[in-house]
Amino acid sequence: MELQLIEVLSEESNIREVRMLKLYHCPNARSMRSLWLLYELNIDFELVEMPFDQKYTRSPEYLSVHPLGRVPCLVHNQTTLYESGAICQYLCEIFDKEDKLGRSIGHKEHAEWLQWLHYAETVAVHGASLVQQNIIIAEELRSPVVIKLESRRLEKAIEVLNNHLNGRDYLLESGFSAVDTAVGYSIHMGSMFIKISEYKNVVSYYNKLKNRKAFRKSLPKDVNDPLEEIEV
Ligand SMILES: N[C@@H](CCC(=O)N[C@@H](CS)C(=O)NCC(=O)O)C(=O)O
Repeated sequence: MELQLIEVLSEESNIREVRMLKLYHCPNARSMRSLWLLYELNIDFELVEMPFDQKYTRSPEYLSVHPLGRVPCLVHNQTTLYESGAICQYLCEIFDKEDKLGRSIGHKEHAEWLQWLHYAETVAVHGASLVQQNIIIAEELRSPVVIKLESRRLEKAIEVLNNHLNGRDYLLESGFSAVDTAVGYSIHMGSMFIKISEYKNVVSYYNKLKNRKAFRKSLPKDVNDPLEEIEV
């Protein structure tokens, strides 16, 4: 089957060196983190959007870019990255010299920034397992035990966020940063499988994130009222 990728170019900008920047993305997948961050950075890039379907993600064309055929994948000149955490750190290091979204070495929040960047995956792995169990695997092969276990582990990971966010607007004391896009996506994904309304600090945090222009731009175009406020 011939690969048909939808190529969408973002708005023009005056920054010349970012012209070789390309993101491979599937709607609502982990690549939403990278897409959201690119919009927050407001830099020019090329978006290659594929349906979340192995016809595209396992095509020889895409496997020659990402050997596992997953998303995200970022190509910047001669550099290819296919871990959303690495992409986040790299984009901040290269395109955010003033540490508006990153917290580089030497910044007092650097260690905390790294901690939340990687904590995003601690949350997301349970969401990914629940995607497999609830959506991808054939119904007769799904496991109620795995679903219960993964839902509980996801809830515990969200509970840690809920405690941390007590009295805070964002993960870091200094305000919104790139790690909010990493963790924010994990909450976005996790909220499809657990009752997020029980975690009031997480809900008010998520509602704030959902109102960001860059978050809205990174959402799939066909979702049902994704910006509806969650009541606490
Ligand atoms: N740890 C990786 C995980 C990447 C990943 O597994 N992405 C999923 C989408 S959320 C994927 O592409 N799955 C397709 C597949 O496994 O075929 C990251 O954070 O980038």
